[in-house]
Amino acid sequence: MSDWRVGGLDEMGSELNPSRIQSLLEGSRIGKKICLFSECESTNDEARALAQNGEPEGTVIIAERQSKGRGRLQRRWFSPAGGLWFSVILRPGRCDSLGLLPLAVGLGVCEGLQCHLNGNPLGIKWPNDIVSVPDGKKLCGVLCECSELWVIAGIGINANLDPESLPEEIRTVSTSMKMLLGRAADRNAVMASVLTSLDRAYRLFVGGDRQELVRLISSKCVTLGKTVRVNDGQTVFAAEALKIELDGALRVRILGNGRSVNIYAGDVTLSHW
Ligand code: BT5
Repeated sequence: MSDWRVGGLDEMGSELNPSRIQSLLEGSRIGKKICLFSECESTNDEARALAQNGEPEGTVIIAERQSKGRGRLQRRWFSPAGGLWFSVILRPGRCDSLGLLPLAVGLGVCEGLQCHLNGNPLGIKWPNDIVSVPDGKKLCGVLCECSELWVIAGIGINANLDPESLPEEIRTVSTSMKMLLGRAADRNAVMASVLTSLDRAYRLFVGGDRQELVRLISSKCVTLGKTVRVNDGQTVFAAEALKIELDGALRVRILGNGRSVNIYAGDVTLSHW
């Protein structure tokens, strides 16, 4: 290690180091095994291949860069150097409310990030974003993909990204830890906190205290109480976001006819902050 780095952080917020992350885990079963790639197409694909070969729950795949990072509906996820792009193999077993899992993951990530942000508040935007409050800029996205035997929870955190490392159209609606802090974050410490609180949220999910889990998610959810534009894949309508159901659905009241419906998938954008 060169001298200038001793005791401080390099531009990437310290090089990712699985042993250092593991030394900082507080009893978390998630992260006991961490596979680090300097680059891959998508950590979700690497994780899926491992899961299909019987890799146990809790293994984490992380990459410095992804060349084909993806969001929901095959949208692109930009993953330049400096971020935290990783996937966790989970095996929740037969489960009736898988729709709640991405929100549980979001809660864990949100809580893990919070202590590294110097008091800058974060919120969960249903169903899968973590945003800075009050401006609503996206800091992190979650993509859960599942089969009968496993769930891959893909998490993209804009850790030490500078604004110019993202395309212009995304720059205005996104942020990074570095932009919020005005300095680089220690990515190994951030990873350890995120994995530890993710483990806690996941235990709540599999342990069955869904009421408590939904209460915690709702307390951080910036969508609730707002007027939203819902695109459920078939129609687009304006509604008021009422609550999160125990299965993760967003209950909304449609403006115009006053009918309440549950939204399970699709895009929900806030009309204003
Ligand atoms: C998401 O999708 O937000 C889920 C993103 C999950 C990424 C992780 S990284 C590790 C793992 N491996 C993968 O390949 N994926 C997961 P969605 O809600 O569909 O949002 C996608 C939209 O976010 C794009 O259409 C862009 O508008 C915007 N976007 C793309 N890259 C971004 C970034 N780095 N920061 C903020 N916004 C971004």
